[in-house]
Amino acid sequence: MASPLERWVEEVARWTRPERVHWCDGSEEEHERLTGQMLAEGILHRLDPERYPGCTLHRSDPSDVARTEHLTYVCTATREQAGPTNNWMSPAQARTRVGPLLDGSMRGRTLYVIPYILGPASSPYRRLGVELTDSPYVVANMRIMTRMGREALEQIGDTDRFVPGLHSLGDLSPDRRFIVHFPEECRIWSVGSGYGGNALLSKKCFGLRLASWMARQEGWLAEHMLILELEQPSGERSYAAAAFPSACGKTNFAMMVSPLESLGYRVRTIGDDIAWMHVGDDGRLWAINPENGFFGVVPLTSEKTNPNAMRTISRNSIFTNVAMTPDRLPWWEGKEEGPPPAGLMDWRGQPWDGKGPAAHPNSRFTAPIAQCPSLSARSADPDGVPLSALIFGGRRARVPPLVYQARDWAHGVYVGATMASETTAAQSGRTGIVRRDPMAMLPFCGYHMADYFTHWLTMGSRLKRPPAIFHVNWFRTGPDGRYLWPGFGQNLRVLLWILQRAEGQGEAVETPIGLVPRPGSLHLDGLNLSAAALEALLKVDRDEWHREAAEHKAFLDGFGPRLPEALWAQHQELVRRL
Ligand code: OXD
Ligand code: MN
Repeated sequence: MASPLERWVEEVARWTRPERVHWCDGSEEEHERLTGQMLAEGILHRLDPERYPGCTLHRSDPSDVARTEHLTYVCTATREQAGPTNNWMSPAQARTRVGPLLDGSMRGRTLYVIPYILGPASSPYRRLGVELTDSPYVVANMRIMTRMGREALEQIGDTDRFVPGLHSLGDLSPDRRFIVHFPEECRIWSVGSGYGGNALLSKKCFGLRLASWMARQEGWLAEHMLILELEQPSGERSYAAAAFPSACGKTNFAMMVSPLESLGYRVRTIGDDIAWMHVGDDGRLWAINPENGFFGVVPLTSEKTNPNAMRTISRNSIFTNVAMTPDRLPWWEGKEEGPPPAGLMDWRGQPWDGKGPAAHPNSRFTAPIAQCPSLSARSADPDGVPLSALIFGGRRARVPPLVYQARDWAHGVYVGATMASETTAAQSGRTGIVRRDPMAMLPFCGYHMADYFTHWLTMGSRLKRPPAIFHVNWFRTGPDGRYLWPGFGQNLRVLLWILQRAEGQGEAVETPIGLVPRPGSLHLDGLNLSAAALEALLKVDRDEWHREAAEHKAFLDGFGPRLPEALWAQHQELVRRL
């Protein structure tokens, strides 16, 4: 008797018509063989084996370099279930629109069966998935990003306890590109793109969109959050998770090098993109990182911004859409000081003409988590880590102070629900446009976002010792337009205050928006920050906040009557305090 997995693979093979089917075991030999094949076919290019051992470069189709939110759909039975922030098609429509694109789409190609585990292999919170793909590049990435291969296959066995995801490159045409999710069936189809977030179905599709749907039904949270550990001089360790929109420095924050290491303060990394969080028997919120690698933005990664990432990506990593020097070193804007090296090939593989960027602004590294020098010993703890703090943040030149603490859980949910970030030049032509991005989940919440807020509020009522909730903003600027806060490793000083507050210490001043550090309560020794700059960083301007609160209201109005009353109550309280 064929297992549910075997039956599904057969069914897909009859439909997509591959030349052969390969079941991935995740072994070293398989990896070597596939890499050799891709090098021979020009899908991958070898980088300098001395300086970047085991590293390769992939150049994607120039029309296929980023997640395509406008082609991403949540296919619930009714439009209402998907809510106003998702594109929607009915499951029947998806089958008639997207199904034919998969018909015979793997002709002449190999269908790879990728069984994988999200989360530590023995974690009670782990989930199983299988991706079927005709892209060997996807196989190589999934081997880094997930626990892929034999163990996953054994855990699936004869059961149907896995999330099936079907991916085909199709003809890579943006006109025939779709990423569709069927939450009710826990199923994903993706066709027409080979790019990370569209094609590595474990990440945004399963890890966030489907997982957030499952999490609501089962009483947990799947969030777009990094997870980190802070070690105090006493040796005590505490944990925090933080949500920032894409390209706001989550990876840098997760891998931060402490400027106070000589005093015994150390930061260690658990995850940089996704947190799955459960209520523990002790009434605390426990988090695991479902991933096993990093799929990070390359430009601006440097010895200065993120030395731990530089170490992590120096071996066994895949670089996608970076530039290359004549001696086969990967290169990108912001990698090092000084002028770009001569003779660069740009991300398209053409001699660089010096006009646009040499590396694509969304070029990426895929690197194994085990190579991260700052990795926490508990990064693969099956139970996860207990969170003391949750941090929300965005990129805002004005309004939100460097850091503030929400008054309680419900207020924290309001802070997360109304958070926003300014678009950057890398993301769109117009910069400085404020986009609301609740909990940094706008492109990733798999259901109606008002129901998601309700779920967050419900989770709070189940937590006997909820993490304290904070908002940070490293990007506030002074009248000269320059950042007031030095950033990068110095963010540790803010993290220290956060974790002190979470433990009931650290001094704060009440303001209408929440609790702000009392000047003097931030550990600023050795930092050259003027009193005026500190005052500007912590300022809560009532006029600005009145305007901000009005924008909150306009945004929340868009969710209609499903928005929980408790959030409106929080809004009214904010306005009253202002
Ligand atoms: C990512 C993203 O790739 O958020 O993590 O875009
Ligand atoms: Mn992300």
